[in-house]
Amino acid sequence: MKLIDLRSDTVTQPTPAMREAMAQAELGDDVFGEDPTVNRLEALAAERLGKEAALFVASGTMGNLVALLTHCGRGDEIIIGRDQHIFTSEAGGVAALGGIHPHVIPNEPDGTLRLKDIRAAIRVEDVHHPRTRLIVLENTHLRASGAPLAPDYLQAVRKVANEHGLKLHMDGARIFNAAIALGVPVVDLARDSDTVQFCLSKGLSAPVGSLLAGSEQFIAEGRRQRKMLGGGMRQAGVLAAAGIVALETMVERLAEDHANARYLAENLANLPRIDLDPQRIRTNMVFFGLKGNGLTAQELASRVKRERVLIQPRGPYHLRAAMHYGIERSDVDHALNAIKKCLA
Ligand code: TLP
Repeated sequence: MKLIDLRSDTVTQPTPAMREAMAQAELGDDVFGEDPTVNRLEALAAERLGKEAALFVASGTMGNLVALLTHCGRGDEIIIGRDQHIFTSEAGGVAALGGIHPHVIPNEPDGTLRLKDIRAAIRVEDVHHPRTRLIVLENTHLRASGAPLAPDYLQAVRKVANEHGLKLHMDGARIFNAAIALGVPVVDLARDSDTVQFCLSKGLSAPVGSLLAGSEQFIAEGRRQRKMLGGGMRQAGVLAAAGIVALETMVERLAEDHANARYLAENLANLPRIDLDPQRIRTNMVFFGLKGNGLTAQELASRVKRERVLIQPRGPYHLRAAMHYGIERSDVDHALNAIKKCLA
């Protein structure tokens, strides 16, 4: 019987079309800039995001790190939300490798940073202070149940950045989910950020890789930073080939994942021991809490595993179920029944 793995959308397997494209990919040495497939993916990604250039990197973490190392020098400060992946889940790389100082402010329940909190965090020139360089947003915002950040909010943050001569980076790991959920072109979500990182290896189902997009000049410098981090990949076209298929064929189908997430959330919310507001579920992530009988997230995850369903504990009483390619409505029904049974 099929294992229904809802721990993350990172577990997706490449599609048959991706495997075929990988097998056929034309290759060269990408450190020399000679891999035609990587070059094609980078051009396609830049075009989709409305940026001048893009850089293929090994992971979302590497894309964010290259961006921040390129934007900031040692001792510079970034303004970032305390629930953003770069701050919580990238092994402190910006501090360890970049000497970058995170100025952490709260994320609102919808994943945004309040403009007044951003303004208050910006340093005035003073010999005692680090220098504020960059504001960092995350779209969709994972820990806010995958909430999409809308273009009017992004414009408002850009305005604050402009008033203070700051740059803006978006961790857009799931920016295509945001665009589909909001019904806007992805360029409308990328426009106000100087740089955007997005992942191929999440809902878009490619096996490996992310893109960092920005100006020509920024990406040329980012290429040096990527090399320094050991991320110069040679015949990387075998991976990029899957990324091209991802961008060309896997974006529109994200709507199915969003519909499945809403369906799961609405049904889970009817269960007495589940703490969940289905209105908050707008993309592919279903975060929910347990209440009532002391059952822990770990215990529930272990019990549903026996029913061949994997969900991810995210704290003592909180879990995540992520929808993605390969998960059909019938799988969601199976997962729902398994959770119901294990809560009883
Ligand atoms: N997120 C992973 C885990 O690390 C939590 C997941 O399972 O959701 N930005 C955001 C918003 C992310 O959610 C992730 C990965 C990354 C960056 C990093 O991407 P990778 O895993 O490719 O380094």
